[in-house]
Amino acid sequence: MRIVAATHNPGKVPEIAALLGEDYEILTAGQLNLPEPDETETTFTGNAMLKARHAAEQSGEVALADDSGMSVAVLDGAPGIFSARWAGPGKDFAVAMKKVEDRLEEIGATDRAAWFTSALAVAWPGGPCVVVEGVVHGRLTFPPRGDRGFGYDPIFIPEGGALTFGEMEPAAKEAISHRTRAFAKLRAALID
Ligand code: ITT
Repeated sequence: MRIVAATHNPGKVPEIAALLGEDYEILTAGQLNLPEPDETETTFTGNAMLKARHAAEQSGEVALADDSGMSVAVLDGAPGIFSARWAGPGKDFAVAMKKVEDRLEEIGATDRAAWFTSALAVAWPGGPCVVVEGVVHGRLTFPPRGDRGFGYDPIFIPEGGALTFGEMEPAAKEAISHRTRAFAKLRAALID
């Protein structure tokens, strides 16, 4: 089956491909030159549906979108849906991770609890849209460690672990990630 991965983030593509498996031919929004829609919604699920519907209408194909981000407990869930925007126009996540560290220092916070959320939406052109959400809890560590993964992975240690997502093998991240948990729910919603 053919599906459009409605993302312009190259970090997400291998993770989405690993979750879908070999039965799917994946076309990315970038390969299809699909315009990137403005993320105008106020929730992960809202933005995931917006991106999936937009890609499905533009391409005429079934589209899968991920809207995700990292939330810090003592920052009232920030950066949350603004996770990509904290990296600025240069999409520099060293800057975004430093911004998180600076905010924690500014308020003198010692609590490092954080979580990742992934909302996955599948949209059919002119048809329905299904959306689900997965979460993984953990804690932050500074300075960043590891050069695997993408985004905020080097500062996030999942619950019960010692390594950051940035230090873990891709398969080890995949075993527990927010994206994997969302995908399991998506499977259940579509197949059960
Ligand atoms: P698309 O909308 O084109 O998919 P994007 O990067 O703008 O790309 P989001 O709006 O969903 O996507 O932003 C999510 C940001 O949250 C992303 O850029 C990462 O910095 C961060 N993020 C999400 N999942 C992550 C993960 O598994 N590991 C590390 N950072 C992650």
